[in-house]
Amino acid sequence: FVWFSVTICFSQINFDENQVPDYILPEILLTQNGKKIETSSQWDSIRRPEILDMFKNHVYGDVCDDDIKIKFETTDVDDYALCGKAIRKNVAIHFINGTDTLTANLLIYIPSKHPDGPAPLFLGMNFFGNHTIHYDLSIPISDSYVRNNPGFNIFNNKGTEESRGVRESRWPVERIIDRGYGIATIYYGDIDPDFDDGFKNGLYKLTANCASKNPDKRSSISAWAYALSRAMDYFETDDDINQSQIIVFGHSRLGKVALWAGAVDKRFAIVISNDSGCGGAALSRRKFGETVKQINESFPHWFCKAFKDFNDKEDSLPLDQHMLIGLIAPRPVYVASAENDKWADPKGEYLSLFYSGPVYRLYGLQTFEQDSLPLINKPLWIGNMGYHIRSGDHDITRFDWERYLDFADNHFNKIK
Ligand code: GTR
Repeated sequence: FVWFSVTICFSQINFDENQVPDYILPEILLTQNGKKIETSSQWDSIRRPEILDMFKNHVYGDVCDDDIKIKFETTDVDDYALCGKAIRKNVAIHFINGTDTLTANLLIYIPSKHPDGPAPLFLGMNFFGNHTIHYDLSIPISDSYVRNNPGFNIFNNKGTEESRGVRESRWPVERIIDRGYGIATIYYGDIDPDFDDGFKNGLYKLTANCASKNPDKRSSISAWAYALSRAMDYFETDDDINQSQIIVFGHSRLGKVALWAGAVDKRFAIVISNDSGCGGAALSRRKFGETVKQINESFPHWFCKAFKDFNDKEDSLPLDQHMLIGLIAPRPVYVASAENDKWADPKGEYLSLFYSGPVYRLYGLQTFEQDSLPLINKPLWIGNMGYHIRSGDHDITRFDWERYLDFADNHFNKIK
């Protein structure tokens, strides 16, 4: 019986390129009134706000933050972290509504020597707690709910000493510092625990009053992205950090979050999506790998309620994910896929970039010319777009990081 139901479930998922249905994407440059956008200023004043609203209304929702006050408290500074390579800071971000408070720790490493002035910095969320990204014993362990992972010594939904550094392969902190970049992270569970709790915990606990006007707008992805923007607010106050060179990045579900944060908040200078898949960089209408229905059923809290209306009805979406990339234009954007990560639909991830081209071209930028995937392990850069499909699995590896560092060097003119 178990075998039977698993078979049924997977038989609904398509991994065959020949079975991708024909689809017509909504016109990225055609306004809701049928006006064709011809200039970058028309894009910025008319179409971009329209598309942003559509994503808020139908996909990612929004955080109603009228009742929230934010306070930053630097709880730790070490000028000799990582054997003197880096300055480590821990900034507690307090989200306050009256007597209710939520605190998330923003962990920051900045190169000790940054001769070109304040350091550019990568910002991304992590899955299992800040202390899992590095063995540095000074990183505080979060009290927030953590998904169990026996392989990482995480039981009873609690972060542990034994899980220190378990995710270091995805966070080559020393290498990033050596390349002249800072790196900062927030544990996403500090903001909203990643399970369907009816938004009773995490950030939404503090927004209950405000959100009661529009409760269906709540989503975990918008809460996580909101926190990345608050980290950006902090960077604007820190003279060690170059606030005009913040790169927001994320892997998988946190890649969806990075894209949404980068779409909403124009202060992010570069946006990087690593294997973000459905609801991230991948086009929904291709229905290849994970589908809208599948993701909404597995993770009902990630997206706003209205996204469920499109389960098995991708063709009636007034948008598709190429328009999410369009919201990032003209800023540099890099999308990466992995060959074995069919679930995330590598080709759909590439095509979102390809079909966002008309927006980048309004700004006089060059865009990808071919609608077929580039070769494996051959990064492609044109204008402000970057893409690669790496061999291997759903992961963020040294190969990915080296490409992101090169891409950032290129855009920040750091190539000497
Ligand atoms: C999967 C989900 C993907 C991706 C991934 C992850 O289970 O279906 O969309 O987000 O989780 O975040 O690791």
